[in-house]
Amino acid sequence: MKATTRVVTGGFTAALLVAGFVGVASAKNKLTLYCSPQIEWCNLMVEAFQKETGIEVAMTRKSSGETFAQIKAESRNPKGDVWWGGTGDPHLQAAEEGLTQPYMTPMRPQLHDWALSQAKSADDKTIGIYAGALGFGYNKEILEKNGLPVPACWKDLLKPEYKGHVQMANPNSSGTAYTTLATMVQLFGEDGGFEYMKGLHKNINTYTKSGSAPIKSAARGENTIGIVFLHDAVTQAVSGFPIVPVAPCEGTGYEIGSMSIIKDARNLEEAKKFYDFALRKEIQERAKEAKAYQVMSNKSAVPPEQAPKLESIKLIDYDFKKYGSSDERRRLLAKWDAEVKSLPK
Ligand code: S7P
Repeated sequence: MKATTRVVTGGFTAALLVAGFVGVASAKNKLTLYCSPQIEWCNLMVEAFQKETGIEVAMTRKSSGETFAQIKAESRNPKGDVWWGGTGDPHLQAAEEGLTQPYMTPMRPQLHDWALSQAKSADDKTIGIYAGALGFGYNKEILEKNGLPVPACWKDLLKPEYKGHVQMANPNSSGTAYTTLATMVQLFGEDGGFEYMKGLHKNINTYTKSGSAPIKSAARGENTIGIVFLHDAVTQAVSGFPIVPVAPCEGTGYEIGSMSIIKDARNLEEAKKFYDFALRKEIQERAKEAKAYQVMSNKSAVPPEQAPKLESIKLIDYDFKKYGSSDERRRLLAKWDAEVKSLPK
């Protein structure tokens, strides 16, 4: 009996030791990353971080609105550590709803003011990692084949001859499409913005889940005009497709792509390491290897020559605080569902 007890106790202790060891090992070497930019860039970041730190990264790529919904659904039992990239509005909403946590990175002095102002709006629960202007792109071969005029302005996209030729994402799942909706409301006023979205609806062939999908399908010849961030149109043009990016004549909105640490992250130290890593000049400069042409938030990061020049684009004074607030984002999305998406074409 005594011997048995000793064996059992010894086994239990050993089991505890093993469990403890495994626990420590996993706490030190793992990171769960939710990634919202293009998959090629997500993969590059994962590989670079793993190589430098030895920390094993489990990454999932989802659109911005979808990632926000996932973090919210998991909030009682968070599974993710860092949400990297995606439009800033849902990051601000996550901060307001207490789904993410503050972190004062030592990288702050190296960042542009716009990246820090994003942090300030969220009590340091998020930070800007890149910026990019909204616009559209068209496939010039399909446009010519169909004898369509060259679009230069947002209002051009309402012309009846473009019926079935325009694609954008659903603003519920896509940060790009929510930026489009919020941009129209800011450019044309709430009534004018919704009138615009209703007019556009008549010409839309499909609302995709992902924000960059409309320009990828235009590149493949399955669509003519895609409403996307200009850098996503540039990616297709640089890849050799007949895509022309357009900065609309009326002016346009833009994104501050952001990064946040999820509240109660299981791997907090690793999350902070990734956060600091992602803000470094030489890491941000590697984006171009994945054909990602956003403007980076580290002041010393040299932009690739193909990146759209934000200073040459007529940008609106996008109200990130308002359009990233929980009430406003929820209200606009519900209104779009009720008044636009439900309309017959
Ligand atoms: O492709 C890069 C990019 O446009 O994707 C992000 C975007 O939010 C993810 O796509 P969704 O529109 O589907 O959410 C942008 O932040 C980024 O610039």
